[in-house]
Amino acid sequence: MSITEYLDKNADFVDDFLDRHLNEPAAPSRLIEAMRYGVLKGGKKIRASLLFATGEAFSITLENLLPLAAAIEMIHSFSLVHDDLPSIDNDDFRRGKPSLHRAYNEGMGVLAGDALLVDGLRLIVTDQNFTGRFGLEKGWEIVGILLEALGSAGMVGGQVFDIENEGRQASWDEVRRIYRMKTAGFIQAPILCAAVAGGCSPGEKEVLSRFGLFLGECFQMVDDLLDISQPSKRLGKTAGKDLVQQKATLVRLFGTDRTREFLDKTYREALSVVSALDRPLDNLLAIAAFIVERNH
Ligand code: GRG
Repeated sequence: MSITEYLDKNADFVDDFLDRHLNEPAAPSRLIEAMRYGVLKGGKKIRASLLFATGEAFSITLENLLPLAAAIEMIHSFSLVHDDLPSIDNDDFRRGKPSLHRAYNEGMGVLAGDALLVDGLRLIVTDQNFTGRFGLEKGWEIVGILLEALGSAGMVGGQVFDIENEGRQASWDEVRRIYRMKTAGFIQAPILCAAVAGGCSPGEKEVLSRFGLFLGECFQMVDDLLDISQPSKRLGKTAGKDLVQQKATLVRLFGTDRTREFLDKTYREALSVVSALDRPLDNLLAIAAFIVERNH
């Protein structure tokens, strides 16, 4: 199976799960409709695949990780929905269709995003199979990993630095801090969650933590390169916005050639770090290669 077939198959599993579970009879039907619009049948669902592929390295079946994968994709979709809001990045398109606040309205963009975050976390905490299979201790550790990646020293803080640095000539250290906090932490998180669920040793956790962060930096570097090189149609979102908004990116700081050099170097560092792990990593490494080579 090719890596794109693997990713598509995993995305279908997550979508089927969400289709069955994203129905809350007590909730307003329009809210549920908007949440489903925000998460179902869209995006690469690469964070779910990172969870599954790391799970494979620790012999955890996809079925056992499915609710966690779905929750992670709900939380990721929340971050995109809020990122697109007029008061943040103000984007009208996402995943090849109008962004959620455009399809509904701005208030619903805020609230459906809130509900995707909270119900995503609730799905993890209330899933009997998950806590039954992995135990409460690992469950809490996993929730802690996700919250750390999302909070003020993670994605939210990174987004604030991102906004604060618009129009500024940020240094490489400042750009790297934005990449790590805004993006890399939530690429690293599913890798760590699966490793913890699989009972990794402290040494293995350290290796995967460093690998995940390098891979997350690569992810954002590629995202920035694609922003200036690919048409909106292929990206499914408005292309060329980073330069218009004068975002603090490596591309703006150093140009595309040096950004590609940084990307190559960071990818090599990621591969070198993870080579210390004596686990079946085929699909995880294939996803890493996909992240670096992707065109959307
Ligand atoms: C975490 C409470 C909390 C708030 C979030 C809005 C915000 C604050 C953060 C924005 C984070 C953000 C949008 C980072 C960019 C990361 C990125 C490059 C996302 C694109 O991910 P893909 O390519 O998207 O995996 P698909 O559509 O494939 O899922």
